[in-house]
Amino acid sequence: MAVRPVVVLAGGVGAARFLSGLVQVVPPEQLTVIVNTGDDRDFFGLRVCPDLDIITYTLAGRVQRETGWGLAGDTFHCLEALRRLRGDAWFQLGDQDLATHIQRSARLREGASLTEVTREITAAFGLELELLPMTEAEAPTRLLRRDREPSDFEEYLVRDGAPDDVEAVDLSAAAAAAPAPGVLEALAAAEILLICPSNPVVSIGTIRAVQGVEARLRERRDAVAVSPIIGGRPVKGPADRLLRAVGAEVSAQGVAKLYQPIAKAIVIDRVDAGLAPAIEALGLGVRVTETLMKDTRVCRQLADLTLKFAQGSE
Ligand code: FO1
Repeated sequence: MAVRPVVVLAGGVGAARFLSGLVQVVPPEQLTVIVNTGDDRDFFGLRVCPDLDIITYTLAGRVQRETGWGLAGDTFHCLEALRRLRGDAWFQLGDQDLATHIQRSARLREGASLTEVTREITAAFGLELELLPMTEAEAPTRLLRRDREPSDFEEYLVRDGAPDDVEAVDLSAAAAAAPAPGVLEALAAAEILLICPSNPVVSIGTIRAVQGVEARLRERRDAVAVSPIIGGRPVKGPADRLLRAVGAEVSAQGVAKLYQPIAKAIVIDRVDAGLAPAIEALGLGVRVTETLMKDTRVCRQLADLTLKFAQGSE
């Protein structure tokens, strides 16, 4: 397999937007993206891999822009019919999106690996970059919650609306999982290693938990990360609640502390410029720029600056 010099660790929507900028400045055939699969689970017997699909749909120009997940223009006839049959159809799976999950599940049942199926699906969507699931194993992130049963990530986020009741994040399934073929090799061979503006606890943290990944990242300690926290708040999703649950500060500095063992630098937003000296005191380089990826111009600019920073030319 050809070595791809730029390797990126990624979660869902924030990662997909960042990658949409990165593919404008790096030829996609030079990119490997290692993707969190801790959010994956079965719905109605179908294997759903939200972060892999969010990235695929976004880079194919097919994502539903308002939400950042699902396919643009999709309909929900199947889900409506399912709701008449059962009470647990709380995850919005569109009709065309379901085709992806049906195909993935069928191929897995035929004996294909998740890595192979992902390669087939990304090729069918016309993508040339390599998307690697972090592991072939099922490695669900579990959230331990105050006064209720533990839940998986989608139950917490979508079914329950992400309340502030998480007491601990259980990544033991990822910690017991072997990396997917190509993951450690990509981390060893990368010339440039980037960390997307994804949830540091349940997206990047889950990838780091997979066997051998953290050791490889610590050996290098040269990743350049983009903070998903701007002005003390996540742009999207429950990163604030989950950072608190692991005892981390909800700030770009808190994110920098989590990445200190594996990163040489972090890109933070202009509103957080005042945190730069404290982050530099942790031994990390800092670049300050616009990080709120509100349009394609910002996505490209952010990716370009992060890449140049990692190359040492910025
Ligand atoms: N997020 C929601 O907030 N509500 C949904 O009903 C929902 C459905 C969904 C279906 C397919 C898919 O690939 C993603 C979907 N997401 C939905 C997004 C997902 O819950 C999260 O954003 C990711 O797991 C975090 O990266």
